[in-house]
Formats: sequence, structure tokens, C-alpha cells
Amino acid sequence: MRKSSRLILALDETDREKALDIADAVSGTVDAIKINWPLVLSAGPEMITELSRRSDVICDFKVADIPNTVHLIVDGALGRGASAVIVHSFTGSDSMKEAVDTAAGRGNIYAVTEMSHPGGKEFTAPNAEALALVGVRCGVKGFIAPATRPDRIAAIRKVIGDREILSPGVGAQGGSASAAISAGADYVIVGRAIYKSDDPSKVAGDIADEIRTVL
Ligand code: FNU
Repeated sequence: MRKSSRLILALDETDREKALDIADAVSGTVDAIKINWPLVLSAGPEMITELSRRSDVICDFKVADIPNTVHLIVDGALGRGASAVIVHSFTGSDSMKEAVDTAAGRGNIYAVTEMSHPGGKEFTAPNAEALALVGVRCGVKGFIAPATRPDRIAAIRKVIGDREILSPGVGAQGGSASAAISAGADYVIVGRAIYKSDDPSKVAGDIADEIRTVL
């Protein structure tokens, strides 16, 4: 994934044609497009391949399963053209290592530490540093940490060294792109603020400009 605007689009738009129009409008600005179950369930897994012709695609499948199932999911996503897959960390080191081994030479694995929504404080926040350490040991490319709590991005940065941090929660969830990057995120992930706006291209450009002010 290039590191240019440091902006990743979360394309949770469920209408296939609208999703492709938005991808076309912002693919020159964003460094990657992240897709999640809503788009895959409505438009089919071939959207992974379709979007991979426009941008790097991160499959945010938050894989949380036994190693064999993790292998099948990661293999299926990368085989369709994804360049990265997001997995949960709480499943433990064997599942996470399986994800990393499956992706080796073909793509990257990102692991969730602490989730950005309020409920993320209940179970993920108290365990985030330990979850991040499992990911470091297993060799993941980077981590998902909350833009809604920039202090927690800084805390997770302390335990992961120079591995990447991708930070969702900007805009609709109340977080700020510049605050997340200043706290140590490498990229911010933005969904509704872009894909629900009247002018996704302009909003993406404005967020990229905001990020540039703190680099
Ligand atoms: P938006 N996402 C998140 N918080 O929001 N993968 C997390 O802790 C996490 C995520 C995803 O709010 C969420 O599923 F681990 O519209 C959605 O796809 O900007 C996107 O990031 C945020 O979307």
C-alpha cells in the first residue's frame, strides 16, 4: 500500500454501482479502499477483484476463528485480489500466525487491538496492549487502533515499534484525522463522512489536506 495521502476509504456503501462510482471518484486520492461484510454481502465477493483494479483493497473481515478457517478466509480474500486482510487478535497466536503465514509473499495482515466504538472500551481497551504484543510476535504488518481515542493510539504505538497503525473512527464516530495522525497513526480509515457525502472526491481531498498539515 502506498503511503501518500494516508487516507483509506471504508467503502461500506451497499449499492454496487454507487460503490464503484465512489471508488472511481476517490481512488486517485486514497491509499487503499477497505471493504467490509456489508458490501461483500450485497454486491458479492467479486467486488474484491473489481475494486482491486482501482486501488489496493483491504478486506476488513475481522477474522476470528480457528487456524484452518482463518487460512481458508485469508486465502480466499487474497486469491480474489485483496492486498490485505484484517483479523481479530483475541483468537490467540496460532490463529494469528496462520493468517500471517497464509498471507506471506501475497499480502498483509492487520490485527485489531482496541475498537473505536464506545463498547470497545469494555473488553478490547483493557487488553489492547497484550493483543498488540501477540500481533508483533506473529509478524503482522500492523494494527487497527481507535481515532476516537488518540491517547490510545499513542499507547499502542509504544508497544508495536514501527509497525503500521490504521485508525478508524474519523468523522461519523467523532474522531479527527489530524489528531489520529499526530498521535501516531500511519493512516486513517474514513467511511460515512466520505461515501455518504454529496461530493466524496472533495471530502476525501479535504481530509487529505488536513492530514498534510500535521505531517
Ligand atoms: P465510518 N472499523 C471501525 N472501528 O470503525 N474495522 C474499529 O475499531 C475497527 C474497524 C471499521 O465510521 C468499521 O467497520 F476495527 O463510517 C467501518 O467499516 O467512518 C469503518 O471502520 C469506519 O467507518
